[in-house]
Amino acid sequence: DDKILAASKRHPIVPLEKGQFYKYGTAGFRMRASLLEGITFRVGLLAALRSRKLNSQAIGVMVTASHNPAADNGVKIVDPMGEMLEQDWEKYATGLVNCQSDEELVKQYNELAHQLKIDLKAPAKVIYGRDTRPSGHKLVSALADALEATDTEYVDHKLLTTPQLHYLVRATNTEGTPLSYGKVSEAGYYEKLAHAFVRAMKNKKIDGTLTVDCANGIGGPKLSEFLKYIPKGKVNLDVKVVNDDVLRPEVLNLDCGADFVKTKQRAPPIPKPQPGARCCSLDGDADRLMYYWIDPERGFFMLDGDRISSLAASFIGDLVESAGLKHDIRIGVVQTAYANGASTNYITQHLKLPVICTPTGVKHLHHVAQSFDIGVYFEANGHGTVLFSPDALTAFKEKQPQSPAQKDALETLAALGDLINQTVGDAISDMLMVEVILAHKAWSLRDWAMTYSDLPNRLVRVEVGNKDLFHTTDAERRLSHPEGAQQEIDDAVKKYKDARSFARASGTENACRVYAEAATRSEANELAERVARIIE
Ligand code: 16G
Ligand code: ZN
Repeated sequence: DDKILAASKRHPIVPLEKGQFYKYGTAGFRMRASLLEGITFRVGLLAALRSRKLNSQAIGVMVTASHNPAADNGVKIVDPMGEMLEQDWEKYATGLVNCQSDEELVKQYNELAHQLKIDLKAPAKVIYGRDTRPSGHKLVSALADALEATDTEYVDHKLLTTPQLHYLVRATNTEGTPLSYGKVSEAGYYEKLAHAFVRAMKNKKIDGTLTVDCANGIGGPKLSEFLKYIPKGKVNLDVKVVNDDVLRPEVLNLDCGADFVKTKQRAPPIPKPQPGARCCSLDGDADRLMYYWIDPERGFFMLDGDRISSLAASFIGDLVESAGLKHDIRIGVVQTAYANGASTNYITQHLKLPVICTPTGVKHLHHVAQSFDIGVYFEANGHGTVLFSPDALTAFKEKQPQSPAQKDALETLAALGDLINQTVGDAISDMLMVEVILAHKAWSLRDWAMTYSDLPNRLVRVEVGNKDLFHTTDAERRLSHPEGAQQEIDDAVKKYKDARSFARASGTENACRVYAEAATRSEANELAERVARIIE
């Protein structure tokens, strides 16, 4: 206790104004980096407890603020199989971080151990990584201090993309078992991806150059490193890495990256967009992906998470059919309320696959995707992945093919199982998946875009007095509070054709968000503004 107390005094919590408190939200704790040192220390205490609770398995801690500006940072916990921290534990994180004094912190830490029947003498292990933000150094040393103070073994994996840390957590905990997820090293991650990519490509040709905007974040150097692992001559992936300056912290996510592209609905101004070029953007920690090109006639066209989701579902659905597994394997797609209505229609009516809608936040989508043999989940913002159940993976490897076509499909499915990150959305892995699918279909981005037309839509951020007054039901598609607000939204929606709108409190900012879609752009804009006025 003395050790924890002394260490805690070196990493004080910055008190908030009366009535305010820190909250472990959809992205863990995320805010101005100057507020995070004490928080990260306390997160370290909780990660150590979690490891001890779960038979000394390794727990991950990632220090990143994703697409936020350079001055922010964040910290979140990764569970043993590479998943997000179990929801029940979020409140313990919130509890520890909001302790008013070091003494209270130690008391609450011990109480938590007692309540959860955790043996504080059991071994514990935590592994961690960080993105390129300069503030990361200080935060991981506070984290290490907490791990020292609690006699926890730890490994500092230094600079990583968020999905690489998730990979490493799972690889660490499955090492040497039949469920082994790959070598426990950054190189192991690249080797696994490169090998699976070559297998999945099956000598198909990739057309032209892919320009990858890395948001001047950690994805830049990591993507460049990955490219060295692709065997020359086996696949012709030609990648041009741009916006990969990680030496000037202030340019991180500045006028570039997946979040910029999605919210501004345009290409990053630098480098100057080349009409016709196939482009994609990663976000600051490389877990989100957006594709786009500048059409010489129609201008900017974006292929977002909904498009990636429907592309993956269509390709994998066809493969499962070709492999003769249609009746054995259940494929499902998971979306949030932000998914464009046209994508939902395309998946249910054209692909004839079930779609389930969940609240925003990867943990919700991931969980539901696990209930299928193959669960495809993407948020419209470009975060997502495809999960394969152990049964599905076994079927790909063990089913005896009845024809060369079946054999081919089974091999491609098995390769996708290795290529696609099974722990969390991974922009580099998702990008390779998209390249594989486009190569197999011999599609340009324009062909991909032609599969359906998005409904015009508009997203607005609304400043409200107290966002906590807004409660939702039906996977965030309806407001249950404040009283009467939903009725007003319904009345507004009725005035437009093919319209839909919802409002929800942001989980990452002190504001509400309103989404609206309708038959025309001007109607979508008008509806969004009406709904914004209702909740203002
Ligand atoms: C977090 C979520 C992201 C979600 C976003 C919504 C994870 C890893 N990240 O960044 O999935 O789309 O929050 O933000 O779950 P909002 O609640 O502010 O709209
Ligand atoms: Zn991110």
